[in-house]
Amino acid sequence: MDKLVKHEKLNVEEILQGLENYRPRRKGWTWRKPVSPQVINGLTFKQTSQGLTQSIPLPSAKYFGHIDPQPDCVITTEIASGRFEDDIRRMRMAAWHGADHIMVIRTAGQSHYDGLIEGTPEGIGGVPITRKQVRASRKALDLIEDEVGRPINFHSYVSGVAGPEIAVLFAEEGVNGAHQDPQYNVLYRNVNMHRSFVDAAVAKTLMAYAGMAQIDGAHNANATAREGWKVMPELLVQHGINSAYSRLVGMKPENICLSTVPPSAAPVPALTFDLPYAVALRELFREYRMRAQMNTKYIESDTREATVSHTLNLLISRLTSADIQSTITPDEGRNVPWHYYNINAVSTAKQALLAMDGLSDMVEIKRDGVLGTRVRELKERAVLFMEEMLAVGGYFKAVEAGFFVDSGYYPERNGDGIVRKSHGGIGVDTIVERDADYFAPVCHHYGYNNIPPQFASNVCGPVGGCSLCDPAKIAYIDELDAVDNVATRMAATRDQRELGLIKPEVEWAGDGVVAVQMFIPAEPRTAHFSALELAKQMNLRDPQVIHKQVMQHAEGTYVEVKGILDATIDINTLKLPPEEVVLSADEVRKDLHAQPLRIVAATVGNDEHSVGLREVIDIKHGGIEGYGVECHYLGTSVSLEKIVDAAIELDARAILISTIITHADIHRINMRRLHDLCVEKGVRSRLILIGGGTQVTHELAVECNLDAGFGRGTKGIHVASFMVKNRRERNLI
Ligand code: Z98
Repeated sequence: MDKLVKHEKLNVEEILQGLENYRPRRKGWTWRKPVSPQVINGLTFKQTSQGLTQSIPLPSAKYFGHIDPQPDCVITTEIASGRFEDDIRRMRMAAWHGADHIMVIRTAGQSHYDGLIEGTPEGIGGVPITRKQVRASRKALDLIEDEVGRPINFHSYVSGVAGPEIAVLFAEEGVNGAHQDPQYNVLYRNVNMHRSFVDAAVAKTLMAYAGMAQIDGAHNANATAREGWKVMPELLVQHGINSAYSRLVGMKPENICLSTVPPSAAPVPALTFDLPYAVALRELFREYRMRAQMNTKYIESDTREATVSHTLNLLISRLTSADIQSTITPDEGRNVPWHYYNINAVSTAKQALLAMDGLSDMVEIKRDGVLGTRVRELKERAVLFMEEMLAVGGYFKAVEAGFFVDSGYYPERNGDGIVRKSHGGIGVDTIVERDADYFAPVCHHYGYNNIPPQFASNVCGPVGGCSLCDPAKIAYIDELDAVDNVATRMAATRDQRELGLIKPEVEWAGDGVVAVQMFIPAEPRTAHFSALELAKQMNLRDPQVIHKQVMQHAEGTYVEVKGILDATIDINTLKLPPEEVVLSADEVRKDLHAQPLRIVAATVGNDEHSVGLREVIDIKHGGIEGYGVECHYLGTSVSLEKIVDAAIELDARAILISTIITHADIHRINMRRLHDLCVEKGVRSRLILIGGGTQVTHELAVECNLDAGFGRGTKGIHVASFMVKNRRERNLI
């Protein structure tokens, strides 16, 4: 497979073939290419980038010529279902929606592993980093980026005591970005602080060589502290420490991305915290890039609430020019990010960023007044924090004293900060001073290296090239787990791929998981257990309530349940009704403008139900009037004779009748009678006859000799499109 084809599934088996010889085709991070201004379909955009060759636009794009402008900043999605073979498929879906930064986060907590792993153990969710997983993902992304026409950045995490090994792996495999922040290891993974900073120097050197973008870990303080918004001064300090350290190691400023997070969320007046914070951060760290992380601290299981938080976070991003826009899936709080929630989050970012395109030309951040005061105050608090840190003896002493992740608003302290000991933690006392004759024949190695003079310009010469210079040196070890590996997992779903069987899915091929939404008219506990019981009655296996929201304590509760549906569809026997191809609104309008169309319409017999028909006609809700059809509505309970006579008198080309009442088959009788009358009067061949109503289907209407029938859910465009096509086919003028 050297090319993906839009209507063909990505062949994961083929991706997995020949992995041992696959080499990344480039290294380093790629930014989008801004085009400003950019005119797309007559609309001018100020903050967009080069478009994609193939993509899926926002739903409302159909009203604007199906355009799919791409915002100027990189858009991230985090994917890690625990099975990389399924993640790859999700990466393709995300790329089609506009993601060009794919992060593989491990819910398993990779930092707890103290070495590189071979094989693909699933752990407790999340994908541990292995060469096979990284290589397969990069290989698939190479195909996907060709398909959508834009480079895609692959990203993961360089942390834990295996950080340097992971950095080597990433540099070898063309991983384009990584989280790397020694403070993360110290604070959240209890790695010894000396070890963490030494490791970071090594890891950052390799990342700098590979041109990888680095994202820091400051935002974790917001997510971890008991009162997250109070750590704003500390966040600035943490950014300062990691970026200064990265510069010292040799990283280019343009590859240093600060992981900025709007620290609060409604119901507090969030923007009064978040905007000054964002402005202070950007002013203090002008030379670096901003990776706008979403606030995840307050996200629970309500996807609606999460999406609103994200959208407000996006406003901050737009006002303060984020370079990378992170998107946390709206189901983050359930910790079960599913395919479609990844896509929804990417679309939320694209939608909001496009809507706010050019906003800064019209709206200005009021730098003076309350905002200015707050910005200054935040900077002062951060500087004082840093000064106090130096006064107590530096970063390590400050960590020992619990300075960090304290939920007091500095200089206030609550005494709940994370305390780590300088001589404690994982990997304590593992730093060994290098001997005077220490020599490592590898490139991009940090620190003292006693390189023999003859190898000064070719450090890895003595071993005939290191793995960075000569990828053939890389030892590719396939999976060692005989039971849980990609081959056994793929074998379990082979029938689906080869025999055309379909099972519903949310994260893994064939997982069978479906979600059901229910409103249960009961208080939450009763609703919870009723919903589970109902799910069982729907034959859902292992049902679990994934979201619950009280509407009113006594009146009822909204519940979302997931469960496994043990059912399979065989597409070879599935009967698909013929597809009615609806013309585009533009084409219909053009046609009707070139050749006007007059119709008569009425509800017939004793039928007084006119609303459906009126909606199909009326311009307000997208009825046929809006496309240029000249409509003569004759009213309700009109006799068929009258309606046919009116059509003849007005020289109309179509008659639309509506019948809701079906008692004694009156709807069928009326439809047949309409046809017969037209035949009797010799006008059938020049009239399009259409029946509508809640119980009418196209098949039924055709059976009754009409040209078309329209039932529930019909919109004006369906009827207008049919009439245009039908008169073309019949050459009616
Ligand atoms: C994000 N979704 O930032 P484990 N190193 C740093 C980190 O920030 C993180 C890890 C490592 C969030 C994820 N960040 C939070 C600097 C995690 C991850 O051990 O695999 O959990 O390390 O996009």
